[in-house]
Formats: sequence, C-alpha cells, structure tokens
Amino acid sequence: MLKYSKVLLALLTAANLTLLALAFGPRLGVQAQEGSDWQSIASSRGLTDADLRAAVMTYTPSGVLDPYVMFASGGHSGQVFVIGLPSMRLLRTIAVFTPEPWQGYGYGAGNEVLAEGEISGQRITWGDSHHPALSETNGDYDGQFLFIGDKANGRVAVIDLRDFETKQIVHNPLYLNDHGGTFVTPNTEYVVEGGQYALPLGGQYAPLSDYQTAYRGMITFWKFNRETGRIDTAQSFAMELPPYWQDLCDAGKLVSDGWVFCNSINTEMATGGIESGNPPFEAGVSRGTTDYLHIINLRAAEQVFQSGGAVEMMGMNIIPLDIAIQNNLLFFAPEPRSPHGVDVAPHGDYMVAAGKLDPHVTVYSFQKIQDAIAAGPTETDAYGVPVLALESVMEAQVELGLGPLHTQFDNQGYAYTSLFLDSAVARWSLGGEGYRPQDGWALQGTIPVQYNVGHIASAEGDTVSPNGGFLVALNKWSVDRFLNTGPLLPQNLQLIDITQPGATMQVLYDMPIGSGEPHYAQIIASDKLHPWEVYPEVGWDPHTQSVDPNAVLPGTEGVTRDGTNVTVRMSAVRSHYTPEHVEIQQGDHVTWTITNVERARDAIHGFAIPVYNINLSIEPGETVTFEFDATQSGVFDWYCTEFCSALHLEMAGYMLVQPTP
Ligand code: K7E
Ligand code: CUA
Repeated sequence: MLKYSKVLLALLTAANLTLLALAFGPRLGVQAQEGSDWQSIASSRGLTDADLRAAVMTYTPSGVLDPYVMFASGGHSGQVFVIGLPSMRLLRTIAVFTPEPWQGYGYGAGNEVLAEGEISGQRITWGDSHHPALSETNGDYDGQFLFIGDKANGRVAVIDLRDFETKQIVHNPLYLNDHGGTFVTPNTEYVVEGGQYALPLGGQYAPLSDYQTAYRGMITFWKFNRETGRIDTAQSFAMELPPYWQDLCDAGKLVSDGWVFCNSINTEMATGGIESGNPPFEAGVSRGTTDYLHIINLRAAEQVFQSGGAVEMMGMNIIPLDIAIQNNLLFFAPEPRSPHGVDVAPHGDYMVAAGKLDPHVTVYSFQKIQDAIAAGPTETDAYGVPVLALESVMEAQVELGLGPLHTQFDNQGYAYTSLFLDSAVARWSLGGEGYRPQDGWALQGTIPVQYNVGHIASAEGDTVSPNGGFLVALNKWSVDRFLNTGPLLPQNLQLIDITQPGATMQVLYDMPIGSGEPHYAQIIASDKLHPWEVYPEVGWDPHTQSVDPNAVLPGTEGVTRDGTNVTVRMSAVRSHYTPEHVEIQQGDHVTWTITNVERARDAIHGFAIPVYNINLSIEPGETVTFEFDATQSGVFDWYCTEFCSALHLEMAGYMLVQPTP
C-alpha cells in the first residue's frame, strides 16, 4: 500500500498531458505511447485534455490510500460522512444523532449515547448536523477527536477518532437550537456552540409580543477534557446574548487566540407573522443594512465564570448579558447585509465575514478591533452592548460576486469564498503581510460549480497552516449533473484543484451523495489519523474505551438465572456463537453480553434477534451488552448479519422463550 500524494503533488503543475500519461499509464495497465488503447478510449468517449488531467489527478488504484480524509456533516441524516480525497470515495458513515442498524447504533448498543441526547426525557432519533470540527493542537488538526453540532435540537456530539465512534452527546438545557457550532479553540480547550433562532430561555413560554424582553440569543462554551475524551458540562458555560439570530462562529487563533467571533442576522428583531399582515421573516430579517459581528473575549469570560460571575439555570452555568457587558466580554461591529460565515484567517489576524445580500466580503483586522476596544466604543446597541464603528475595525472589502457565504484558506495566501447565487467559488488574495501583499486585497478568479454552493472545504483550510492543493464545494443542487433519480436529487460534492496560482482552478470530480444535506466539512491529512485496526484488547468496551469487566472470554460463556433476571454470556468467533441455545421464560429480564474474540482485521460479526428489534455490530475485540424484557414467547432465531466466513449462514442460534403458563 502506498500513498501517492507526493507523486501527485509533483505532477500537479505539469501541464503536459503526455508526461502525466507516461507517469500514470503503467498503473492504468495501458501503454502510454501514441495511438495506444487509452487514447482511443478517451477519444471515443469524447474526453478532453482537461478531462484526462482531472482523471489522472483523482484516479486511485485499488489498494492505494488517499492522502486526505474529509469529514463531512451528514445534514439531516444526523450522521458524519468520511470521504477519501482525491478519490472521493465514501469510506464510512459515522452514526451520531440517528440510530444506524449496520453499526448496531441504537439497536441494542449505542443506546447510552442516544440516551444522553434525550431532551426532557424524549428520545430524539435524528439530528441536523451542520459543522464538524476536528480537534486541534496549537491550531492544527491533531486527528484525535471530531465534534459535530445538531442544529435542530441544539446538541453537540463527541466522536473518538481511535474507533470513529460517537462517545457523548450534550445539550444545553437553556436552548433548543444551534448553528454556530461546532468550532474548537486552538488547543481544543472549548468546543463552541453558537445559537441560532432566539427563544425564551429554558424552553419557557413567552408570546412573540414580548420578543425583545423575553427572548434571548445564546452561545455555549463546552469545556473539553482530552483525558476522558468527554465534554465536562460542570466546567462549561453559556453566555446570554441579545435576541438576534446568532449564526456561524469561529475561534480566534495565534494573535487572536482566546477570542471568538460570531456573525448574526435579524438584529432587526423581526418576529414574522405573514398571516397577520407582518412582513415575512425573509424581508423583516434583512430590512437593515447591517447586522452585528459578535466579538467575544472568551479568556476573560472564562475568568468571570471561574470567579463566580455565572449563574446556574436548569443545571447550566450562564453568564448573564449585563455581567458580560460590565466585564467587557462582548462587543459588536457592524457587518454588511445578512452575513452568513465568519472565518478567521490562518494567522489569526483577520476575520472574514460575507453578507449574503452584499457582493463583498468584509475583512476585519484583529489589531484594529483591539485598538477600537482600547479607545473605548462610543455607541451601544439597544441592550447596552458596545458597538465598534465599522470604519475603525475594517481592513478591506473585496467584491467577489453574488451571495458570498463561507471562506477557506490555502498555503499560497489565497482565500476562497463560496458564491451561492452565482454558483461559483471565488479565489481572492489576502493583501496583508504574510499572505500576498504583492497582489493586495483582490479577486483573482472564480470557477463555476454545480450548483448553489454552500460551504467549501480546503485541505486543513481553517487551521493555522492550511495545506492547499484541494478544495471541495458542497453544492446543494445537482439539477442535471446525474441520472435522474426522481424529484429528490442527490447533493453534489465537487473536488476542485487549487494548486495553480492566479485565476486557474479546475473541477476534478463530482461526487453525488444520496443523503442530505452536507453543510460543512473539514479535510485532514490522512497521516494524522491513527485509528485502531482492531480493539486493543479482547473484551473492549468502546463506550468506556477500556476492557469491560464483564467481557466473555472463551470458556466463561453460559446462561445463569437469578429469579427472573437472566444473564447470557456469549462469545462470537468464525463461525459460531457459544452458546447456541438460550432458553428463557416469558417475562424474564435479559442481560446479554457478547464478546467478539477475533483478532483478525475486519472479522466483524453482527447479531440480530427478530421481533426484539436488536441488531449489533461487534468489531474484533469488542464487547457489547444489551438488555431487554422477554415480552413475547416463541422461538426466535438469532443470526450473524455480517457475511463473515464461508459458514456465515451457519452462524446462528435459537432463543426459546417459554410462554408463562
Ligand atoms: Cu452555510 Cu449551517 Cu454552515 Cu449550511 S450553513 S451551507
Ligand atoms: Cu459472523 Cu457472519
């Protein structure tokens, strides 16, 4: 197995197709001489030189591993997609907020994580995942953890990248939804979860006529403990914000380390009500010419929280708005019309905000923000939050095109911004020192994408050291790009080559994804990921990431009874379970533990019991325990749901449930 990133990067600038063909032809199993087979195939398929260049840049022979891995939000599937780059192959779906039967998540196992995500005792069986965030060390991805937010229910999940499994779901009880999450601080001290639609705190009732007094915005700073691999809710805190609709957030880095930036919409505080003759939300929310960039001093907020400045509400620590203002924790700066993204440049010195209804991106200088704060703001908003004058904090505005949304960065001093209305990605130069001062703050070029692009992701493109090379456009509409699948069409993820300077960019690959809808994604160099090949020891409990004391080693299997409580201890190995018969009584409560004692890579066993809605995936070394009440009498065949061996069909057994007389 080899990675071909080095080969690829060496070839990226080679315009000469023959060179590419000579290099890659042998791997394709064809001759690279003139008139050879591949050339006639290319010409019969009508492929252009550009098509062939795209093909050789993305074709990944069997057994060759991708140099990059993209973690893409699964949108309302509630999951995370793991995609290799540049092959654009879907490697895995990680079950997060939604039960997933192949992984046995929520069908006997994984239930404890889904239970953590319950709200008011209600099991939520989906999520609207938007923004994945890889854990960082010194502002660079470290490949250890992944976080993702659920916009619909305001929850945040923690995924351990040793086994790519969800370990925790947390929910701030004061707030229902979120959007500005998840984003991590440069050493993953905090996972930031910004709010979205203003609500009365704590799920209380208040009429919309009380909007300005009773509704509030929110941002939550979840404290992450790397040792336990869990968010520590007791050390986490929220901050009350005015009832604007806070949108995306990003954490400062390097010079701006310790600060957090969120954009917002609806500083108009529109409450809709089109049916009562009010302006519809879309008009009311975008009536004003500016909204507010939220500038939060997280480090100072942490001190205020630790010295008792927060109050406790419904078990959550929250810094009230007046305390935040008194302690200079929160500042605003105007941002042009209906902003969406705010993204911090690699050196932490600039914040880029895009107004959806403004053809410019607005670049803020962190130094100017600090100077304006030191000079003392002279204005406040209606809630007393200091407002910094736009002219005093703005570094540049760059006209890019229609509907700018989200910005990423590369290693050449360029920024990339998605243009939703133009269905394009713009490349522009950062004019500041350390980027491309020779080019100034200027649009370099745009590339059409198909269509209606939301987020874009470049390789490590939101870290202190972006890698460049590739960018993926996550497009909402595919329209005519693929065979028709009826009125519901796939989303279209497009891989774009950004290795060339200036205006040159090329779409290399279209990846339809029949699950929607991915919003943001992050792309990490694959050599930073070190997942286990099998669980470290036989009997491993992935929930605790340690050996389960109840693990079933061969020779310790059996069925025992204590009153109506039955304990089943079972081992699984190709191609049998031990024991193969389990005889119980209707009405018994059953606690059933299975250990997959395999040490071979990919030797996975499933375990399904019909009627009882149980399906497990038991990976090599894993121990799973599930419980159920034997409500239904009869004979139930259990079987392995992974085709694990030639005698896989024989990997089965009978559960005999005697009826109560
Ligand atoms: Cu623009 Cu939720 Cu980040 Cu979708 S968001 S695109
Ligand atoms: Cu084990 Cu099939």
